[in-house]
Amino acid sequence: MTIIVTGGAGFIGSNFIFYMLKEHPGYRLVCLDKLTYAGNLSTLESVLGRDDFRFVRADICDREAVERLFAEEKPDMVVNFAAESHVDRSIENPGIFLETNILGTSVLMDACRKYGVQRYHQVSTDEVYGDLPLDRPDLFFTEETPLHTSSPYSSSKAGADLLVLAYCRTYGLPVTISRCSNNYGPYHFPEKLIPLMIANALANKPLPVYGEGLNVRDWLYVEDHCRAIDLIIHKGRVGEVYNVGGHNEKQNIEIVKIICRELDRSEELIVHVEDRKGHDRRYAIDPAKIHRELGWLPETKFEDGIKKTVRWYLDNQKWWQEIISGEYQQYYEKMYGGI
Ligand code: NAD
Ligand code: TDX
Repeated sequence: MTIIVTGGAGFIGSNFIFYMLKEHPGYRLVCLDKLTYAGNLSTLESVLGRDDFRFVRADICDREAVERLFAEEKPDMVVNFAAESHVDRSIENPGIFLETNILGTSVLMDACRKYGVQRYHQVSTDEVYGDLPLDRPDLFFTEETPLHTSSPYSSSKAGADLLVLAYCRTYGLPVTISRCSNNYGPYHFPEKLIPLMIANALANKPLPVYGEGLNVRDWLYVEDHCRAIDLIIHKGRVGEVYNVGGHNEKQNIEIVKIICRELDRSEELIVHVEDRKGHDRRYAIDPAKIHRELGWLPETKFEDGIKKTVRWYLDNQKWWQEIISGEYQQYYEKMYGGI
């Protein structure tokens, strides 16, 4: 079994590669990644020399490079993690989100059609459903919830999802889609809420909470997401969408306070800054379908997962210190320069 994993030098893709190499001895994993600011080859250091792993630097929008790789590897499956993934960056500069997230997806699926695969899996997000009101805790996103996006990022992901389902119906491409809630864990890029707060708290820098911090996200430990995708690509029904989430809703301000407690830092570091434009209020996944059909349930409780994550950032300072120098520094100044 050969699987091309796109975006495997990023947060979830790298965790997926580690998970699959551990769980499926004998499988060959081929990582195709452009190494944008969010992709780090150092993340994959521990597997780079293995016979059952190959890294190829390429853009999923580059048709020639993608076809060359398919011709060489003849993959049985493709799992597409490659994306521009940060909502704030999409508000600043939407164009690249449309290119990678929509056009890149079509290039990959064209190659799948040409060379033939058992499965094309699209890693999507709960953000395609838009948001839920804060005063209706009884409401959840199901796979039938209409797509109703808020940001250029989520719109590009929804556009890709529609294209994936269209390739299934029009060309018979054997596709599946997973829509997961917010992930956290090792190798999370420190522009996202949890790793940014850990890095700032360790440096005794202000902790920038957008608005009142009352927006709610539904957090899932990254390995639970990887296990869900493993189940879907092997046992999921072709043409189906599976929501992935563990009923673990928290206000942003609660998350930041938990991190302060874990790192023994004062909550006085918290600073309320200007709200995100179009800020989604609440995400909450109903995971009943993946539980019913594939038996998936999350294994890591938030209380344990956040401790493991904080520990990982303490033990791997070199990894993220290198990342937050360089180009990221300019982004940080632009976003948070005033505080
Ligand atoms: P990430 O930003 O950490 O990693 C993205 C990776 O894709 C990087 O390695 C980057 O170099 C690569 N990439 C970007 N553009 C590329 C291109 N044109 N060609 C090839 N490679 C390219 O993202 P992540 O958080 O790991 O998210 C992975 C996927 O999961 C995304 O599709 C995202 O929409 C989805 N998702 C993320 C979350 C989350 O909480 N992070 C939740 C649900 C779904
Ligand atoms: O400095 C910050 N302060 C703050 O209050 C940052 C970076 C974020 N926030 C808030 C905004 C959100 O309400 O925290 C919440 C989480 O923000 P992000 O980490 O940027 O994640 P989110 O916008 O929820 O999107 C994430 O989950 C869904 C991923 O980045 C997406 O790729 C995924 O699809």
